[in-house]
Amino acid sequence: MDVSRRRFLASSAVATAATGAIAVAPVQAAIGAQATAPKPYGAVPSARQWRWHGHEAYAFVHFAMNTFTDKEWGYGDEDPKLFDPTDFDADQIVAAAKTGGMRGIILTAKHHDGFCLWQTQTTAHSIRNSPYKQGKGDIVADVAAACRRAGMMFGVYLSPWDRNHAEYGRPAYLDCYRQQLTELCTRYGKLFEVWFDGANGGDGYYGGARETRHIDAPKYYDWPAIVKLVHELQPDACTFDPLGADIRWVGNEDGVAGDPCWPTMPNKPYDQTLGNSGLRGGELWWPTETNVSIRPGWFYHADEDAKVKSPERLVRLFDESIARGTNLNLNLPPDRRGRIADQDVRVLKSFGDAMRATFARDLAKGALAHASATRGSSFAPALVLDGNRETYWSSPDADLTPTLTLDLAPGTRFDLIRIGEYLPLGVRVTRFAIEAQMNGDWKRLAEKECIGAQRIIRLPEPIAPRRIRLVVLDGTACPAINQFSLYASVRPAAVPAIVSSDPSVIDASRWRVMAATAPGAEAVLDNDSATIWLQPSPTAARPAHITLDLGAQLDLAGFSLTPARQVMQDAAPPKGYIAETSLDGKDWTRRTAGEFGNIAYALATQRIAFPAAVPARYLRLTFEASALPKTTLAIAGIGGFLKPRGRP
Ligand code: FUL
Repeated sequence: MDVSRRRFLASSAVATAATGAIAVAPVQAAIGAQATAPKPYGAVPSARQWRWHGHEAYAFVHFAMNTFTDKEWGYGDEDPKLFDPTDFDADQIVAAAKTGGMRGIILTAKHHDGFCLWQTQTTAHSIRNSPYKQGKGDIVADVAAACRRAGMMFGVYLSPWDRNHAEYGRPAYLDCYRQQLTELCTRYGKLFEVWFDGANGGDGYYGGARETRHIDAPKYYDWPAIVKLVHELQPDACTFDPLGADIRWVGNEDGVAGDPCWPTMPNKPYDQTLGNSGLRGGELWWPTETNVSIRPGWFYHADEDAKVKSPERLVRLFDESIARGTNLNLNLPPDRRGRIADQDVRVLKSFGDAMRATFARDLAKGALAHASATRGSSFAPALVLDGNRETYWSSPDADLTPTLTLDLAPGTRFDLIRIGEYLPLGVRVTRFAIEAQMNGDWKRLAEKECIGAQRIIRLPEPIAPRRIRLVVLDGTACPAINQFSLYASVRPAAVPAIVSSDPSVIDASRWRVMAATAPGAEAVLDNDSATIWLQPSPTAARPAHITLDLGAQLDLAGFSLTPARQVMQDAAPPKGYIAETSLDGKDWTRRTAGEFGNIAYALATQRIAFPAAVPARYLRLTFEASALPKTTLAIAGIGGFLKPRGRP
């Protein structure tokens, strides 16, 4: 469209808006406005996906055998008797999630170790053989019921990888898996999401075979058939995340969606890098869920009480997931009581209160909306202000780059701008700018690609302009914009960090590095897994070691080691360890030695118990190899504990 025509349209529209609704029809007729809805462009969401786009935030709840063994990935040989929450309270878990602004819960009905939290008929490796409620408990039923009571949605995670099942890798296991899925989809009311985890480390117990089983996942599981089964039994449940499922993975576990993050993808198996940003114009509607834990691990570990993300950190997560149009699946792991720990609840309340206060009032309400072009009264600019995501402003088909302006009430101050695209018509806008008029001049505040379900732009500080506008800079079809809202952000109240609710967890930030084979070893004691101690990969002839002064003599029962969580090209965590203790820093006694289980892939904290607690003032750890053939050894954290942790 040429500039002069745009100018003409802009001034007509302003005049229309200023003189009221009656003038709309003649002006639109004059510009050839269309009364019919725009035709969809490219891939569009199914009704189920469109509903899902409205969910925004929900909670993952990782609670299973690992909660009781202090592991992240159980091997599958755990005794069901270990599962025994002392004070399980589904309503407390649901209330904590709700306080944090979550609208639903996805519970780990079965994690990779195969232990089932419901009264399944498919395996004895379940809650039926645990002491909890004399084997009569059903955690899935309890959480589902608590969700209904609280008006929250409910969904399940069912790990396809099952390290306990004797038939895993063979056809018989698939029958079992489908039966498990059927039980979950038919017994617990309406599900909003069913989560299939892609992880498969190969090795496991497998009914006692204790071997490594490799599968060709897409061929073995036959995902289209599994997705179909879910949709037959639970038509509203979105499935996560293989090719053919309703939603895709964001490509990392740090809570960061791409900017932009398109909801479309090519019709090809999932690719992690592409998954983060999506593909503009991709033929599949396969939108992103951003999953991340409030703690470093997916399961509760008392030695991670100090590492619960702060409310400010959750605000950043919001900005990097929800504000980029993805849904946030925030993991809240219950502790061994079967409750969300106090520190997590404090953080969730602070974050949730701040978000509720921020979004309580849309400051654009009452503004005058007008546009450089409008399609007809059913697609009027004011529809972006009505809080209804089904109504939208649109321009005539030929106008791909119109502008929508809000004249604001004087003194309207805000620092958050939220816009959204009416996705049932597909992704239409490619690039846009937000501009504000202050003292007569228009200033560009942001220029971005992709609006999608929503885009929330946070300004560095509040502004109070006379007008604000959305300028579509590039698009493949006339836009369909269903919201333009403004908010003044409220910061969350600070929540001081704690050491641990468990007195047997040692505060390692008081330890000191006495000696180390490479500089920078202090990084392992700073309680921050983003800072990493790096050095050349060790060998038996040239081992790496670190000697730590525990500050006082303690009864040391073991140590923990946290690998770097970032995937690094040239670095890997240590393969194994030799742990020695000393009372004087001169005479050393070897306490334990071994290999870290699956450290290279799980990238989770490893907790190694000594055969018995020993009096110690100094701890020396020696590493003779990296877990992968890489040039660099990387360690993010080292800690210790006074009572045996890990598997009893
Ligand atoms: C991963 C799993 O291996 C983790 O244990 C966790 O369940 C996470 C959400 O997905 O793939």
